Amino acid sequence: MTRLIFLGPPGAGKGTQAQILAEHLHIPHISTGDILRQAMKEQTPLGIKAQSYVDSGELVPDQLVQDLVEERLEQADAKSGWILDGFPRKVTQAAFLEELLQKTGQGGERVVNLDAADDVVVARLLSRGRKDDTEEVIRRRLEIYRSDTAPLIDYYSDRQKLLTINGDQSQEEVTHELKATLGS
Ligand code: B4P
Repeated sequence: MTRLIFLGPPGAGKGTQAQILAEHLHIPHISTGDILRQAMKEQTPLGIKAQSYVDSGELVPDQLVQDLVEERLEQADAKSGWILDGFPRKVTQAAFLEELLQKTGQGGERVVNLDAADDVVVARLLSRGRKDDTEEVIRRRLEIYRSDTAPLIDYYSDRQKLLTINGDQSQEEVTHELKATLGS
């Protein structure tokens, strides 16, 4: 049973690698960013609430993402494993997830820390050109990554769950290193 969490700065390749690995392992790829973007596109109550945060590079309030993750992990396809991409992004979210997984008996998760240098991620995101990929918003997302998300590296390292992969490499090299490290 594979349960993985992908951690890393914006543009490190979390979404890219999580998608490849999820297809390879036949387990769902659960991206909070994708779920929020879909909700914004459909203008659901969640999407309307999340819009201004995502557009400016801020994290959306914990309660919104926690509710959506809890609901998603309850679905039948998540019983055979999952890859969580973009959640948790804060220690408060990690504590919530730990409690949720304990409560639902879904332990044994490992955490992939996809590390990448600032200049590499900025160049990648600028060339992707999503609505929240302007230079100003990318800078804000990197600041938030450092202040709120990077502490999760110690959090999961202390719990002996952390694997670190060099995300500066080409997409194929990252996939290769990832599969070799996970033994999958
Ligand atoms: P996300 O969708 O998670 O966005 P991201 O951090 O930019 O990563 P993404 O997965 O898209 O990029 P990737 O590195 O794969 O979040 C967006 C927003 O949603 C957040 O700012 C926040 O507002 C909100 N949000 C999401 N989760 C939240 C949470 N838990 N709490 C609160 N708010 C939350 O790829 C980037 C680009 O690089 C792509 O174009 C890709 O093709 C390219 N690329 C990838 N790997 C490469 C490689 N090895 N070489 C060259 N290019 C590569």
